[in-house]
Amino acid sequence: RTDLNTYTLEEVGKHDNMESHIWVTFKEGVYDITDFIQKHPGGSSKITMAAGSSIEPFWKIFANHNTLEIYELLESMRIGNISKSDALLYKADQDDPYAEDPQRHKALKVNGSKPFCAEPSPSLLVESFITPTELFYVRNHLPVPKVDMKTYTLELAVEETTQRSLNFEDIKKYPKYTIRSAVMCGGNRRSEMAQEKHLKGLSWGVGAVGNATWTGARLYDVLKDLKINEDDYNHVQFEGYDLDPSGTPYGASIPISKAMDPRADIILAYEMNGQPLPRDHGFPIRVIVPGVVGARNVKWLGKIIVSKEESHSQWQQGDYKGFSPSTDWDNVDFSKAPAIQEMPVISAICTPEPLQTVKVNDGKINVKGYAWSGGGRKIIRVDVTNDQGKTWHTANLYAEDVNAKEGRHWSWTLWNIDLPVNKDWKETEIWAKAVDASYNVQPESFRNIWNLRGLLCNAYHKVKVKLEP
Ligand code: MTE
Ligand code: MO
Repeated sequence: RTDLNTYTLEEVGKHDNMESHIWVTFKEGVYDITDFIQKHPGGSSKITMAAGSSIEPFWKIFANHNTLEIYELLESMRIGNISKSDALLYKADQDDPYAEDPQRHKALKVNGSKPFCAEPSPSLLVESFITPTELFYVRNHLPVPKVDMKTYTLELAVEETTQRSLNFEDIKKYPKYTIRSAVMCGGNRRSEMAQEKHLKGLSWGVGAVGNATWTGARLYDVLKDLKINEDDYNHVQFEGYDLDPSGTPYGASIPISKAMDPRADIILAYEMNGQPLPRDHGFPIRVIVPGVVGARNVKWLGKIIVSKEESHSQWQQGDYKGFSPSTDWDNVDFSKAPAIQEMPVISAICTPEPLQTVKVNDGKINVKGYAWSGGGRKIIRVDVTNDQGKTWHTANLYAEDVNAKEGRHWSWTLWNIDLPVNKDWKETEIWAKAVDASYNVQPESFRNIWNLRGLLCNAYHKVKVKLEP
């Protein structure tokens, strides 16, 4: 339809509450759904999660919406189209290095806007085994760089010497692999550790993790072409196109034994969930290092360096390391601790959410969450209790990567359980802990794993909820 108004995404974003009306987008259409909110069969709270943004990621999760009847209903609320030249109409503030950051989905809870850091709500997280791209957490340390696919190059170097320079097409010529892997930030669940004692870091909930499909060339195949002898080097470094004010790129490295292991499934990814990588997640290419802390999964990949040394970047040397609970900012020596690589076993309760009122059904409440371990270690069990561990109930692992080979369980595992509750309880505290294939378990509390940067926050997840008989 051409008789309609045109709106920029920025304008749409302003219509995210009842007073200014609730607008959503679907494909190129803009819809005013204000009057429909109360009539939504799935409840008003679910539909308002899309307010000011696209409804599409929700319809990927709640796929029962993909019917002609619902498309027609939506069409009846159409008020316009998204501006084709949205980017041009958008008034960029010349002084703000973040002015050209992409538009984000409003359902993401923003923990930091510049640089942009945001996560989905816990209950959205466990709605699907594969996290919709728009709802995947974002962790940027710098403004999102503008990379032009036509001029994009990936430099391959051994120490200081550039060996080759690949363009986007060169990378696409390598055999195409698709893997499913979770990516988790080293600071996931930090807000709970911060309750133990003050620490420095963004206040992440349980949502600094997502599970996606990643398609691209294998790092193994690209490195093989350099014909280097693995024994002569120790690390493979990655640099992003995002630069700090001094012109230094974001950087990180992984051990060469990992980088040159074909079974590590490390991908130079140009697709996420079957679509070109979006800008926030590293367009046009990022490295996915399955089972390894998010920080090493360098986005907007510009350079790969085979080296005797680890990356010299701040993020490798002076951050993303663990310390004793007694280490403080006066005595910390970052050079004394190794950089985090493979992550420890972790789990989280996602529904119900903390302090939510839960309906008791047949003496039971339904609890859902995720569990994951680094290094490709499979989740073999999730234990749940609501009597401080007197009775442990084994959760049902309802979604996992059944095709994953031994030691290559990169995806998360989703679990659920109907937990018995006592008739006269008004509230209950649920605890969850996971066990991985090496029988690694989670520590009970944050007390003894607290660290000044708030990393590796994998204590039992404890959630208090109110009960409605
Ligand atoms: N790569 C670059 N170039 N710049 C960054 O700021 N952040 C890292 C990593 N790769 C980062 C980066 C961190 S700390 C995490 S947790 C993941 O990207 C987040 O990936 P996502 O934003 O796609 O979820
Ligand atoms: Mo991170």
